[in-house]
Amino acid sequence: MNPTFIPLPAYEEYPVDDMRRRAAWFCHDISRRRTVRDFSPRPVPRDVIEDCLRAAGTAPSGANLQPWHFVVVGDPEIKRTICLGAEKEEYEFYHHKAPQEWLDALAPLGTDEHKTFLETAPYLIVIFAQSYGVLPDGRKVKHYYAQESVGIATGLLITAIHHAGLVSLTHTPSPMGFLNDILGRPARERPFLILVVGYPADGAKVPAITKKPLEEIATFV
Ligand code: IYR
Repeated sequence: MNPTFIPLPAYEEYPVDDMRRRAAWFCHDISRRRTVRDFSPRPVPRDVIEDCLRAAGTAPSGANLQPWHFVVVGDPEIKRTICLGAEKEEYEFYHHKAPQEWLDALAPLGTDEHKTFLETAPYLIVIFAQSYGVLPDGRKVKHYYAQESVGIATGLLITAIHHAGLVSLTHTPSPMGFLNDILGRPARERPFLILVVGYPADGAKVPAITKKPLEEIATFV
């Protein structure tokens, strides 16, 4: 198939001063983002979640195959089922499976096997990575870099949710196969993570942790 090219649509170059202001403002704004575990049950407008998902869907992906699927769970019964499934796996993790080194690494976060936020928060977005796609005629299409692509889309989703004034939590019960059963997703889709979304609870607390400074995370050569 011959590629079709169009002029780059909607690109905007900013004068360098504006560019600096925008970069600094965005850095400041995204620095306010915190992973939150205390959620309010306050409902969130569905159309806001839809726009955040549209933003996530703009992510670059291997061969533009967009190997993701987002299941938005607002139904209290399904949230409860997910909560029970996750807490079962997490109990095993915290009490039997996790090596001491891993538990030590998690200690500053104060996490444990109780995951009530999975019931409290108005929305759980369960993100699936598709290892291959299926064409209308049933043929399989291999997806390249599915994990990387879904990771990028998830980053955009987290950013969009923050930008909308909501908070999120990346939750990865392990193993996550129970999510396919609960949500009726095919085996070619692997749960990537659960993004818990909502408003923070009144008086929500977060761990006193910090991010590495630029000098530690980047090198210019
Ligand atoms: N999935 C567990 C454990 C956990 C693991 C990591 I790495 C974290 O950054 C946080 C938690 C849980 O959700 O509690």
